[in-house]
Amino acid sequence: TIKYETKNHVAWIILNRPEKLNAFTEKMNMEITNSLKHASMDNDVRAIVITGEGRAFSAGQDLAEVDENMDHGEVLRSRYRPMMKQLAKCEKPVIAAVNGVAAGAGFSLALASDFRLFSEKASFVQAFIHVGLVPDSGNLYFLPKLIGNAKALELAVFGEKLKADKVKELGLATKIISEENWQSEVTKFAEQLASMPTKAIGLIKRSIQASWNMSYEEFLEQEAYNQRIAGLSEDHKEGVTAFSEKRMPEFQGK
Ligand code: LHQ
Repeated sequence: TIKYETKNHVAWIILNRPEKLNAFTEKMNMEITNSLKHASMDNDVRAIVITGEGRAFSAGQDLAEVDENMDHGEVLRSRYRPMMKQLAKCEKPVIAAVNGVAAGAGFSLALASDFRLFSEKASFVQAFIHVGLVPDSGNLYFLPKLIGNAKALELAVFGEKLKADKVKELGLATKIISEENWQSEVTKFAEQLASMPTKAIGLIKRSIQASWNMSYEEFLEQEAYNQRIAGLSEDHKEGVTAFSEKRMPEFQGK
């Protein structure tokens, strides 16, 4: 239900149920979790792209799988939570390349990613309310931090389809990309990230996450700890050497 490819230090996780708008099944949740784990552990991978095959990014939970005997809480605990935790643990930059509609938990997956590249023909939909549910998979953890409580509440309650112009206005996308340049721009963005100091990027992610539940004092200590690690990296050495030699650095992600 997914395709996994690596090229030029980028791992591509491609959601692959295009006929169902890449709606999540149990198998797919598991495969995404496993591929995120695999990409996180593969030393050759320095950036991860999550994208969709066909016209959608993902329509969220496959509603054909939902029945009245289903305990939605258990579904979240056993299937979605491992996926979201694997994503949160990842120390490499994760790019959601939102090629088409991202609805429900598909939207959540994009929100939990570090960067959102957004096709001009894509859209975000807080679909949950339309089926009498609440946003899940970390959705309302990330959304208020990105756009503020009031806007997050508005989207969750009304669930209107957000097209590229609105997504841009809300600041929900790193970049809006035209259809004709889609593949080349996504690849360029991912490969650029994959050539950067990977360890420092991981520490930046950790630092921002940590800032959410730490006092300033604790944060400054965490920052010193992180900077010590970055300071010991080969990429730091290379950065300083390249600066003094007046050339572009060649980072190895080490
Ligand atoms: C679908 C789906 C879909 C199955 C389109 N499933 N077939 C977690 C834990 C436990 C339980 C519940 O949920 C969760 C998390 C969640 O994600 S809940 C939210 C689930 N997602 C939704 O409610 C979204 C439902 N889909 C839509 O609102 C629309 O389809 C969107 C806005 C995604 C796309 O609209 P359109 O571009 O107009 O496409 P369409 O509606 O015509 O859909 C195309 C086909 O895909 C269609 O099938 P058909 O056989 O008629 O061609 C849809 O039935 C199917 N499809 N989403 N989630």
